[in-house]
Order: sequence, then structure tokens, then C-alpha cells
Amino acid sequence: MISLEELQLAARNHGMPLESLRHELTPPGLHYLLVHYDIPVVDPAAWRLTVRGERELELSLDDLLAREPVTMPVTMECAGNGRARLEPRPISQPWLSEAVGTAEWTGVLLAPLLAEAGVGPDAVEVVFTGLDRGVEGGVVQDYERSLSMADALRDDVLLAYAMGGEPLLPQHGFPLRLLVPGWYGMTSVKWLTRIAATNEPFTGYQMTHGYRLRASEHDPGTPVTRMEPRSLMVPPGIPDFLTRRRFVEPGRVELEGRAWSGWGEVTEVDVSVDGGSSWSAAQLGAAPGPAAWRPWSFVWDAVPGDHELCVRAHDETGRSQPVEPPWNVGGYANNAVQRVAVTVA
Ligand SMILES: Nc1nc2c(c(=O)[nH]1)N[C@H]1C(S)=C(S)[C@@H](COP(=O)(O)O)O[C@H]1N2
Ligand SMILES: [Mo]
Repeated sequence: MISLEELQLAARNHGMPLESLRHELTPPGLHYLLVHYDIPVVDPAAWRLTVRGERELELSLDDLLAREPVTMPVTMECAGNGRARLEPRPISQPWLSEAVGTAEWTGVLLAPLLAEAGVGPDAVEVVFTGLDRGVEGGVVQDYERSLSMADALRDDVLLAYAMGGEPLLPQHGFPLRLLVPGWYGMTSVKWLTRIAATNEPFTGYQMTHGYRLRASEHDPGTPVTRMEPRSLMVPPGIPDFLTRRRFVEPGRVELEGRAWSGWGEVTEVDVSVDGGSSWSAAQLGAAPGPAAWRPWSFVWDAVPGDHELCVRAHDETGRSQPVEPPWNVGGYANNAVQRVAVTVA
């Protein structure tokens, strides 16, 4: 059973209701939310971002707003999405499958700022520090993550100050967050206060303990990075209040949803209307940008009875979704196929 501690996390960190998959860009309040510690209150006039290379830059929000803005639609998913369906269940935020959203993010490119701060050839990583602080695994810490130089210098890594054309909401990182398209959300550090180049790999908790794919407690594991392919459907028809089972009238039902992968373009989405025994290709639409989900649709001739609908995505690198959940200690990257119980009557 889900514990009160897990419920406490789940009540703070909400998912995107799956009917919101109808929106190409997730309305801000419907985007999923994941906050490890407390949401900081930030006075934008007093706030400064420090960028440290061989020199140190101190930038105000106005300094950042004066730079060339870049806007891009990005699909972001929590690495723990699907965790609650694993057995045994890793104890953390108990996501089912809704920890995703797509927003148009606006900000400034990271790479030119690193160059201005004199981040040179000695640097091996860049560390991003948030203003939020907490205790995790017994370790007191600021929320911090690092990127390799190659990842930090990518030309699509953003310091975002707006979401959907509006200043970031407090819970999404006001006044500034990192945004690394294609990666699971943990790397997109919110409430940024400091960016610092280092000559050694950063060994903070969220790099060396959290966000690693580990087979057992003793396995050092490998880092969680890009989003595995996943497709989700808008649950058709109407729901039962408690069980969320769907009720649909017989006849032509247009199933729809969206699919994404952080490794490359989604090239195929398959739908099953018989619990995964047989699969048919869905119709794919165009993504709003290279780092955002693709819409798909599928016409189902619904006959009376109980059915289990499934959907699965494939990407251009050959990755796809497993039928059985891939287990690991932290419960990360469970991209097993979605299953939706439907009664046609
Ligand atoms: N400073 C800070 N940044 C953070 C987090 C956090 O707790 N603190 N959570 C991370 C995780 S695990 C995810 S999935 C995304 C969630 O971003 P969102 O809440 O805007 O959807 O933010 C990431 N950035
Ligand atoms: Mo996350």
C-alpha cells in the first residue's frame, strides 16, 4: 500500500492530468511538478546569478532580460515517472504515468555566458546550484546537478526565465532555471543561483547517489540522462470517479495522444486494443519542435465488452517501450507501455 509519506509527496508534486494531452503546449498549471525540498521565495530585485569560470559574472534578472531571447517548446518528464508501477515499489514520489508536460520556454543560451565567464579548456564539468536546500539520504544539501562540458556547451541548453511567455511560476523555478532539452527533468535545476565550472567531476548527492540506474544498493550504477521513448493516450470516453475506468459508446472512437523520446525523433507509435496481443500503427503528426512530443491518432471500432488499450512508441535510434517495467533501485526510467481499461457499452 502507498504510505502516508508517499501520499504527502504525491499531494505536493502533481502530475499532468492525462486529458491535458489534448493540448500541444501544456497550460502552465497543468504541467507536472516535482520539488524535492521547499519552494523558495525569491525577491527578483535582489536576486543575482553568479557564473564562475576564470572570471566571475554577477547577473541581475534585468541583465538576463536584456540579452537575446530564445524560445523553444520542450517536453520534460520526471525520471521517476512510472515508479509506482514497479514491484517492489521504490519509496519516493509515487508517479503513475503523468509526470510530463510540454511548455514553450524562453531564456538565454548557456554557452555564450560560459564563454564570457572564461570557462576554459581545464574545465571538465559545470555545476548548477538551486536556492532550495534540504536533507536527502541523510545528506544536507543544496539541490545541485552538473553537466559535462560537452553537454553544457550544446547550442540548445537554456537558462529559462519564462514559461508560456510569462515569468516562471514560483513552483517552476522563479526567477531562473536551467533547461536541458531531451533529458529527464532532474537536470533542469530550478531557482538557479550559481553556475560554476570545475576541474573535477562533481560528486554531489544528486549525481553520485540519486539519479543512477542501479541494480542493487551496492551497484554504483550508471547516470540517468535522456528520456526513454514513451507514448501516452488521452483516456477515451468518460471516467468512473474512483477507479478511473473508462466508459465508451460502441462505434468509431478516435484515440489520440502524444509520444516523445530524448534520444531522437519518434518514428512510430503502435496501438493495441486487445491488451497487447496485437498492434497496429497509429497516424503520426508533426512535433512543434525538435525537443517536443509528436501527436498521434488511431481510429478504433469499439465493440461492446471490456477492453485494455495499450500504446507504445519507437524512436529513430531503435529504442522502444517494454511490456514489462524495467526495475532499478531508484525506480527511474520506467517507460513500460501504458494500459487503459475501457468498458464499451
Ligand atoms: N532546484 C531544484 N531544481 C529541480 C528540482 C528541485 O527539487 N530543485 N527538481 C528536479 C526534478 S526531479 C524535476 S523532474 C524537474 C521538475 O520541473 P517542474 O516542476 O518545473 O516540472 O525539476 C528539477 N529541478
Ligand atoms: Mo524528477
